[in-house]
Amino acid sequence: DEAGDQKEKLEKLWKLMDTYEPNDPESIQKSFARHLEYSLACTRFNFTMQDAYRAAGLVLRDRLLESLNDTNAYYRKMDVKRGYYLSAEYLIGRHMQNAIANLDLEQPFKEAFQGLGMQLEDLFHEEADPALGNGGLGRLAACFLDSMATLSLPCWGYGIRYSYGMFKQDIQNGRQVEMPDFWIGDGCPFEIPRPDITYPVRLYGEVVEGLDASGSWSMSWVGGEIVQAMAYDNPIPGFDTYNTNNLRLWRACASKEFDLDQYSAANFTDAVESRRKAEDLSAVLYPNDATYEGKELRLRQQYFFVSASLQDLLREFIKRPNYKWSELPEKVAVQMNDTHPTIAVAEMMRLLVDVMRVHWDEAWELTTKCLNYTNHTVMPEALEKWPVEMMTRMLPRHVQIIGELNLRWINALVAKYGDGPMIHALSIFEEGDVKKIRMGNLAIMGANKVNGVAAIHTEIIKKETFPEFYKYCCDSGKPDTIVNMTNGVTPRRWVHCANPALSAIFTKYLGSHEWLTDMTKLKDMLKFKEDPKLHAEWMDMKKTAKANLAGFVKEKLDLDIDQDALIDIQIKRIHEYKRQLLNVLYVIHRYQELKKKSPAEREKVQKRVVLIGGKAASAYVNAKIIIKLINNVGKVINNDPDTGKLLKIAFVPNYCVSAAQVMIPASDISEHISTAGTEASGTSNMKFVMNGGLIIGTMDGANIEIREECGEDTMFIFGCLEHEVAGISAKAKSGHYPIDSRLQAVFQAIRNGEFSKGEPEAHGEFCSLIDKLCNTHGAGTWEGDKYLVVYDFPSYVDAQNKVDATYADKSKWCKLSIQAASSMAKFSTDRTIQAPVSEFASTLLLLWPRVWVADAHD
Ligand code: T68
Repeated sequence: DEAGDQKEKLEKLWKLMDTYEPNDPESIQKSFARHLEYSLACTRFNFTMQDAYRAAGLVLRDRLLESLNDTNAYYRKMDVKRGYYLSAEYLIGRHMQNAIANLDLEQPFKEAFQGLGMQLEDLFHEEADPALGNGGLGRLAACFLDSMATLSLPCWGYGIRYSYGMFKQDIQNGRQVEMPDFWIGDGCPFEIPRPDITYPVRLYGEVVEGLDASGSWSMSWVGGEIVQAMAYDNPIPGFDTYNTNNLRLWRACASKEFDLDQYSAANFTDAVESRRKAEDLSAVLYPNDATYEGKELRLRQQYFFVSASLQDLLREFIKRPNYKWSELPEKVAVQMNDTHPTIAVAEMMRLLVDVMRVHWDEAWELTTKCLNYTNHTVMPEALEKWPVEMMTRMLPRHVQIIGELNLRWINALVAKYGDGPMIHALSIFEEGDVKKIRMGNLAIMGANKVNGVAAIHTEIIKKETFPEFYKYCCDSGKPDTIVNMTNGVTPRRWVHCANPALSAIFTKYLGSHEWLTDMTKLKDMLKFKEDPKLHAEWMDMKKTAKANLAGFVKEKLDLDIDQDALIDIQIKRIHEYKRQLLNVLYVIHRYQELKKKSPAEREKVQKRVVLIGGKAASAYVNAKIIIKLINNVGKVINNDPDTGKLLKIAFVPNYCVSAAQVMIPASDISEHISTAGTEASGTSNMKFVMNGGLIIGTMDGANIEIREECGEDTMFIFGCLEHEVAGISAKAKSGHYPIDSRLQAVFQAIRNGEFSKGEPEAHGEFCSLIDKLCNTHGAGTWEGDKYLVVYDFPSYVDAQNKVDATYADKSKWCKLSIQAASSMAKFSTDRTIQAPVSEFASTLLLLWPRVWVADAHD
């Protein structure tokens, strides 16, 4: 019979699949040659390094597919609870090196390519750096993916496959110029396009009420336009486990069901044009990292990926035999990364109520049990608010749903608190000339848990960002609705891949690489922190990293850096609150001090190289002026024969994940100097310390917790504290605090045009920056020293002096470096991810061996 016949054929296939791709060097070489010829249509005798990279990528992809498919089959078979991370951004960085490490193929790959006369590192450099994110928020999402796979947790990421990622930053005449990043270029060998996995996403149109086919009253959203979301899968291998998870990114495609009427001869080109426009939806990542522009396309992007993702995960849920809606919270947990995906609250309701026909009350219970929300910023301007008018046009059904949810929410609040400030603060709708929907409020109302990203930040959320919500939670006996989940980073990418020499030291001294999945093991390094043998190896490791950095800086900037100098790095988005300006003002001060000294005295000063890198949002005027200032200061200082050898400052263009992997290991000191209470967490601070760098920083974000873990002596702390900021600002408004005389000298040099010779425009810009700091920016527009650059300057200078003094004692510095790096267990994303995993515990998958494919797939 037919079924029996089919089974027999399948079994035959299964038997064929029984052989996994072998991983010895020779088999890798064979796969490589095959892909060169049969996948890329090159010949084995004529190919470029780019071809070689792509073929090697395909060799890896084969292996990733095996474990991805087996893992999926296994998850299905075990009927596990699944986690879904919804994020508009994933700053994944290059795949190849990380995939090789996580699949435990470093040795055979190295041998295979050496045998063919190639260095693996050269192949790594051929890979475009996928930059589908702005900064910390997107990179955190990527680190979480690595940890979820490594912990063998059944968790997927969902996002957008932007054709253009974060812009490439070019520096021309000292200024940032943005260039499009068409990273997808000739295609990414690691991704798997899935034309068979598409979902329709409707936009615009209208809602009609009436009886449905089954005779019940219902709302249907009709008309408008339909965009198809097509899946692109990116396998995410775990380290030391066979599990491979998936990052599913959606690309917008024109709908397949085209309107035949529109395709009449007269409209043909218009119709094609409108299809092309649909594809624009996933074209480009918005490059703002702290504010949002109220752009309609941005909201379309958000809804597009949220709708496709929820449709996809619900489809997976209802595939289960005899599914019951009441089981949804036992099988599904969704994490909303910031407010960007929070339309999910309304979309989940729409899918459950309108499409799946779940009763409203049950749908709301399920929604609020499944969804969770992470806040990443203390700045109110980052909490998105969309004009009601815009959203009503684009998502008419969602505005109805939000209206209904808000009504119930407000009724409950009025019953508790009466009509008053609580209601105004907590309503989803913001009144005003332009009525708006507050996505932050929608998120907290719809979420099971709300979390901040560092201890201080979570307290700020309770006190300042959502105080009324916190009061409501406390009054309802659920204060733990708002929880802290301190950020982390993955040690696989940020230590093992970025700094192989350090990874080797840890593995050698600890006797195994277990520390890579259990960073608490690093504590055992502490007993060697005075060991001269380790000191020698540790300093060698830094030397290697500095040599790499020097090569990188030479290539990018044609600048020679002295590898004996103290390397001082600040890399992050350029932002007034992050205070790159404070850094450069200090460098000018240091320069002035050097100039005052006699040549003999100068020789005694610690040599320093200050590197600053980061992108400015394209419309952020002050951030762009700061970049120009850094470059101009560099031009003067680096070329001054009196000081050039002793102090250098350079702006490193196009900071990105791959640049970070070169820069971070080389740093002696890194700058995390935001005004207290402004940086939610920071994550590069963690990467630097894991690599044996020390921090100069403020009591802000995760700095506080890093200091707690590593010891006060490992961190150079300065600046006012978060609880002091309001008082200081108030004082500044009525008369300002005195400006330190050293800083006045710096201002004077800037005003004298020392850093803007022959550049009147730049001169005006620099003066306007510092005028603002001195609160002379024009009456009535007080912004003044909003980020307390002037206020914190003296203590910053003190801290910098302490850095020099400490660095003078090489063995003390080395000891502190070892001590700090060995105390960073808390800042592995494995810990962040594991913290809430008790909820997953019943379904947590432990290491499982490779099995015959049919076992996983039955
Ligand atoms: C960062 N936020 C925080 N936002 O600034 C940082 N925002 O302190 C924290 O460590 C990190 O998140 C991880 O929690 C961002 O990176 C954005 O990139 C962003 C993007 C679009 C809109 C708003």
